[in-house]
Amino acid sequence: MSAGPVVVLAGGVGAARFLRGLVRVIPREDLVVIGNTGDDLWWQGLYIAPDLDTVTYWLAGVADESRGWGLKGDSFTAQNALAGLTSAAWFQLGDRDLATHLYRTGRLNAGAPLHQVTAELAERLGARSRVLPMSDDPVETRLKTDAGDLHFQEYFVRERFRPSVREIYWTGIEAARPAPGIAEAMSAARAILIAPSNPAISIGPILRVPGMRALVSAARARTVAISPLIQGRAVKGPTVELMRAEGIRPDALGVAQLYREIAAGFVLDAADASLASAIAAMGYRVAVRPTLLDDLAAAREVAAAALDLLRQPAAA
Ligand code: FO1
Repeated sequence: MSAGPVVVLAGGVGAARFLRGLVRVIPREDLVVIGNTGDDLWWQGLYIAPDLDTVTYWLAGVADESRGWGLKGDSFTAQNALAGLTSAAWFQLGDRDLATHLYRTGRLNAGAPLHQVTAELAERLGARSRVLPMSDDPVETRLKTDAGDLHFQEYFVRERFRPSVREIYWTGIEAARPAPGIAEAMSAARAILIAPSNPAISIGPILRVPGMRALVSAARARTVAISPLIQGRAVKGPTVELMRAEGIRPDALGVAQLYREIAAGFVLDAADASLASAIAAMGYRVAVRPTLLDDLAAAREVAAAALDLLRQPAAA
């Protein structure tokens, strides 16, 4: 396989679990992660970037891997003190996690662009791979629900994704542009992988950044998607409900249909092997593997299977 980076379109925890396996099959210096920023929020005056932080923390080996987000062994002294001052303390920040948000907010207020601050954090925390935001421009994932018009974190954390979702939309998306470095990484990439993240709420925003879909589809022959669903169910979270809200069939076939113009490979969970021929008929090369990424070996196996699909001779 030629030189050039392996680029991964990534959301949060599901993508991070996958990346932990990927960096066991490629040199971590070859990895460029393009992270979703639709989940980002200003919280008590601090700029939080959950998906960028989750990916960075997992790659750096400092993530709380049981909870999924935040830092291993973190304390919540400041959080508990805040909860004593206001009932609007539903988004929990650990004390060491707080340093990340203080650093990023200070740098943004000093005029540094988000991609620059994200690179500084990845470097200082020891991720040893590049982490890029999908855009430096502000984009917010919002949901029209029966509990009102909510920011994604209000829906996901405060309301615990209980409200039924009528529509998902993004503010700022039309004016957004891919962050500097993304176009170069995509055209030089030896492989582009779509991580097993929520196609509606995590991969969707990345592909909605004007110009991004064109960049990925130009590299379609080198792009492989990993199914985030197993027998129509997400490992956890509101993935199915959110896919329905976006009119996407909530199973691996629906995901394959969504990505068919931009990916040539698809890694399908063994439980969905019966869908393999229908997905191959869409023009994909298909690998069937257990995709539950609860351990490192499984994540490594899925990553290897995705890259192997690109080594196969072009499908007849
Ligand atoms: N998720 C929760 O369910 N509750 C929280 O209090 C919470 C805080 C939090 C702080 C920093 C961070 O980076 C992530 C955090 N998350 C929390 C997870 C976050 O809502 C999700 O990881 C993503 O936004 C969805 O991928």
